[in-house]
Amino acid sequence: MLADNPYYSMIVLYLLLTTSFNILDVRATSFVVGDGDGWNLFTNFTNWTEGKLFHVGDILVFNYEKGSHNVMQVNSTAYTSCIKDAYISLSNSGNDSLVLSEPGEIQYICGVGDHCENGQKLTINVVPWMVS
Ligand SMILES: [Cu+2]
Repeated sequence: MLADNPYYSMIVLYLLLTTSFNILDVRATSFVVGDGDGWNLFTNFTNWTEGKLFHVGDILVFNYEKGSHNVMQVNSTAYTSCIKDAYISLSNSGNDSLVLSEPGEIQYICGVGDHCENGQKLTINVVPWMVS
């Protein structure tokens, strides 16, 4: 009966994928920022973070056209005010994998033009692995 369900294979695939992800999750998870849309001016990154849990050791992957954007890790003041000359780190390869190395609030902005002012910014809360 279940096998007659046209979605049966999709359900099985889903279970396989989620099970594998759960196993991988014990170590590190790679998050592609903005998923298929990437790091751009059009994605709502607040929505993108919803339902995601970021742990120390996880990786954020920023995909974008090299030269069109960049990724600046900044403090919360620079995040709020889009200050671009006081970054903690700058990545601009177009395919940047950034390891979340410590717990706490981490903020990223795009330092190109007025992209940050137009919403190309991301803030996440990174939690340690040992959560009591
Ligand atoms: Cu940008």
